[in-house]
Amino acid sequence: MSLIGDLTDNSKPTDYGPDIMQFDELKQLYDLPFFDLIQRSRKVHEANWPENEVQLCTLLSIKTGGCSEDCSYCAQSARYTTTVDAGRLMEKDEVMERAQHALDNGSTRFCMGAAWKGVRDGTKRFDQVLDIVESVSELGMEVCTTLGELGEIEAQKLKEAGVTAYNHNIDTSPEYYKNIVSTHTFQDRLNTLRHVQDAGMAVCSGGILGLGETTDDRIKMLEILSNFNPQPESVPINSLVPIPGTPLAESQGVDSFEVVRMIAIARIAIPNAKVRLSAGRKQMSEELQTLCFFAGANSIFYGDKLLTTGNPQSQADLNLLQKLGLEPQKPNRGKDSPEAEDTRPREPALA
Ligand code: SAM
Ligand code: DTB
Ligand code: SF4
Repeated sequence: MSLIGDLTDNSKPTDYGPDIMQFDELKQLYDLPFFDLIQRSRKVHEANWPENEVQLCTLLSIKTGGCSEDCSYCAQSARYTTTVDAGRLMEKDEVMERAQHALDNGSTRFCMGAAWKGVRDGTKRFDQVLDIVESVSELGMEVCTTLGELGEIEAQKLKEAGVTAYNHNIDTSPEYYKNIVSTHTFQDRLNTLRHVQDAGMAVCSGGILGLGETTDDRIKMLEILSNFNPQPESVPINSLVPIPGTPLAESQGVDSFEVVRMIAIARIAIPNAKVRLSAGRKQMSEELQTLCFFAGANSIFYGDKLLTTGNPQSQADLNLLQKLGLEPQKPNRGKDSPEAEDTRPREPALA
């Protein structure tokens, strides 16, 4: 019997631990009547995350715009004319001020993003980033970075400097990825994630809804994440924020119930992960966000800005959590760096 129970039997699942889910099983779940699906995901959620907590993460763009890559959703690609100009790497003092402010406001995770194809050991900018990371990690928050591609050495150095988690999204299915980006491949993304795990950092990896992909593409993306060994420590689910000037500027928004279904199957497919309701939250009603929390989301970006686009006001988020009786998550729950299982391959198999 599957760990999430017999799909034809709507009564009780038997076990709620990590399960490796394949496409067909995820699709059957996705296609269940809405209430049956969220009932199942809620049970998995309660078994793994009984605390009624939501993790608050603060995001800071430490190097904005001018990116060589052509990700067709991104405001920061130098290939498109958007309102975002290329900036320089932020000075350490300014980053520290922002990190301290995030800590004082109740964030337990600080995520620094840079609009780069990747970083290379021995370069001045990588040394600067390592220096910033060392100082931020002394504040005691979880430290996440998202700097693009990493090799083995770069991953090891970031880990030594104090990075606890590395964000690198697979974004969509392997098949659809090439419609969205041409300057790097899906396999390049997987290679970086392998280096991150080999260096002992937790993987934060998820994707975007609303790129023109099919439901099957979304489910395949989750299948790949579920098959990571170990599974990701956190899974951001972004809804596309259409950026004028990019090829996806005119994309239609994603149906609210499809967002909730994705959150629900992410919770079931990767039960120990923090499922982060990420970009697009500013456009969501409180009621929709609440449904997402019920279905299994337990982390948000907290602060008025994401990287280049807006996010709900911090006070509005705190008010919503209070109305729902949810608490900001305490740091270091001991679930941060899942261990690999020896009995299965380290790499997710690509079809
Ligand atoms: N350059 C690094 C990289 O590509 O991994 C880090 C920054 S990149 C902006 C991080 C993630 O943000 C992307 O993988 C994508 O999932 C998400 N993202 C970027 N632009 C977005 C948009 N307009 N709407 C929703 N999500 C977006
Ligand atoms: C993630 O999955 N979402 C965040 C974080 N990881 C780096 C970024 C969202 C960016 C939204 C568009 C913008 O602000 O430019
Ligand atoms: Fe944007 Fe990252 Fe792609 Fe650069 S690599 S265009 S910053 S998503």
